[in-house]
Amino acid sequence: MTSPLPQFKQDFLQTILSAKILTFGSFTLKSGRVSPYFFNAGLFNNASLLTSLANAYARTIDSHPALSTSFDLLFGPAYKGIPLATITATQLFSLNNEKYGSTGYAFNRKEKKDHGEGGSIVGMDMRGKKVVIVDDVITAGTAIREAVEIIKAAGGELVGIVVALDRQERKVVKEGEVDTGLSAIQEVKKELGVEVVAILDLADLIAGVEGEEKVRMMDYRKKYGAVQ
Ligand code: OMP
Repeated sequence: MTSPLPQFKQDFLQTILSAKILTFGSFTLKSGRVSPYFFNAGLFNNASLLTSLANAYARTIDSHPALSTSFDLLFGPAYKGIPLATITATQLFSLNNEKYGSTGYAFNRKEKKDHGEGGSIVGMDMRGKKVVIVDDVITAGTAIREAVEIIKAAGGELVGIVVALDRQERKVVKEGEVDTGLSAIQEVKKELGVEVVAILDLADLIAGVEGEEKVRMMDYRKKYGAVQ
């Protein structure tokens, strides 16, 4: 039997349902798959929703001892990751100012600057630091792999990734690749040996909704779900 979701995750699920950040219908994903649900992190667009997102990221990190005790800074990949890492850093401080008082924060620029402070990283110097990426959704893992390279080039050591939603679907297999049945998150975990945690995953969504939407998500999981 699966254990019930912690209260903060239940609250977060209610928020994304009532604000229609999690929506149901027919959505063509970056991968080309047609999904019966979509999580649109761009809709955390007011103070109240941002606070609820910040709280969920911070509590997810803090409730994972292997993650919360092993990092120096949060990295937000441009553009979408920038506010995500920012709100998470401030919320961690609100949660426990002694533990997270010196937690760092950095993001990359998409464009190189040739004046001022220079460089493509803004925020804490990543050299020699243990880094956690904050991002919204990982499906195929394209965006996250780019972020991993940026951190490496800046001298940081990736120790973890925190995302809002793990869609738990098997990676789209390109020609010549072996189908491992794993999701992009599982592959990143295995390949890089880092902690990857999500506020919610597909199983949590399925457990939290009823009716037609639940059935369509279960069908989608049957078709594209990763091996667990
Ligand atoms: P990958 O870079 O392929 O891992 O896909 C992650 C991106 O997919 C996200 O940054 C979004 O642009 C998009 N996405 C969502 O935002 N929500 C979803 O529910 C599904 C996707 C998606 O296209 O897979």
